[in-house]
Amino acid sequence: MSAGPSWARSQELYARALDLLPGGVNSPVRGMGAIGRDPIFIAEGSGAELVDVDGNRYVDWMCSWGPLIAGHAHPAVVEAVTAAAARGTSFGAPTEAEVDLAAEVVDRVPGAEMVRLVSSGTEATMSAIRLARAATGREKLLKFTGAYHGHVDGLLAQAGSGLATAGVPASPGVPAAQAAATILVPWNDRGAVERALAEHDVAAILAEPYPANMGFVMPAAGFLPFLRREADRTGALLVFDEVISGFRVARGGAQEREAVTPDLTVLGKVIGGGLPAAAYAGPPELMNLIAPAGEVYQAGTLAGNPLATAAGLATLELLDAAAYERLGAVSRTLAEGLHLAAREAGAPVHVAWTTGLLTVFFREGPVASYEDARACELDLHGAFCRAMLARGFYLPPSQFEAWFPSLAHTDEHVERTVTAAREALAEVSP
Ligand code: KE4
Repeated sequence: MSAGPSWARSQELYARALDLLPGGVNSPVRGMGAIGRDPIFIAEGSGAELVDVDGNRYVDWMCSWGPLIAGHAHPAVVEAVTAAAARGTSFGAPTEAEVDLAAEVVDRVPGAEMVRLVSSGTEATMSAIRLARAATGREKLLKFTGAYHGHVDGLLAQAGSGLATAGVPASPGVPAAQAAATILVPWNDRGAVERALAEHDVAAILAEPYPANMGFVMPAAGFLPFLRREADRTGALLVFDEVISGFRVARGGAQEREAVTPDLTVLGKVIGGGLPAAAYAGPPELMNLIAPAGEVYQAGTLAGNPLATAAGLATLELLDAAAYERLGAVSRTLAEGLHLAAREAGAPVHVAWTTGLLTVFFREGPVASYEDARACELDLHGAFCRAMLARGFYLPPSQFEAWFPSLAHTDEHVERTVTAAREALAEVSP
């Protein structure tokens, strides 16, 4: 192994950033603390590759945490954004592109009949929850441990000590009362859901239908239809947070693949093609409760921003049937290659994957919940990520995230990644 890359310029920038930005970054996971190293500052991206400020090149499997399903700086996206920018960057007034993007979402997502565009997944989830509370007259929420829906106060809750556990704040600054209104149960645990719903009347059952913030963990067979039935039985709304899975695991997201239609859908990432855009969507009887059609207030200066809607429309236009075939094939080849590499290295690894999502869990499988995922060997995961960075492969710097294959990843990218993984696993495995 050569001396490895130099990260001198990243180090300089990091030292400067630490005086100006909390932790030197604008979102915690980028700080790379979870893999035991300092962050790498990026200069540019092209297709499936990144170049950092020291000139080191990487095959990028993080892809901005999901938005870049077409890869970095896709010509069609760059052209659309450039053309939109030349006409003005923001008007604070309705534009045709917002109507076109809403129509595209409705055409793809089974549960979307009307859409409200916002600027981040957090904002979309926060708004969907407010709508669910207004529609049901209830305040409590049921969510799953390990699922992440953005930094909404009430959702920064962790399991308390109780059985159907009322949440306790997972962060300083979160009001205890808001956390207590969030009931947490383990993913894929039907009994826990039933017990929680017997004890609490909730406004919404909130789930990532394909969780990717505990690492990627598929719903157990029948679990999503079970949540649909439980919502109907108890008068709660079923809210699917498809910020990650939307437009990625299938044209119409997980709800299309699983044929389970939620009452409200939260979308983000791909919908903005790398620019700030997100949305929440549902039937008219719910969405027309939102101001100015209804009384539930929600607003945003840059909602439906012309550059973000241009990037989103250009990205969605690339996502046809052939694209999902390709994405599925790349994901499968990558997963099978990593699984084999781990077996050859004798590494305790479980690879979970589906079209467009993959996680390498550093423990033997199966991994069916966050509680399972927490048993991973985090030091080994960190050492693996550091060894892969040294070889030019940028993996999501946390065990509890997913790899994001894109249409820009070629078979050659996959082959190189698997070869490097075989070496890195051999290097770091005890
Ligand atoms: P944003 O507010 O970050 O746009 O979206 C929040 C959100 C909502 N729902 C799901 C399922 C999400 O995964 C996210 C954000 N995802 C994380 C990574 N898993 C973003 C990366 C970061 O926080 O820097």
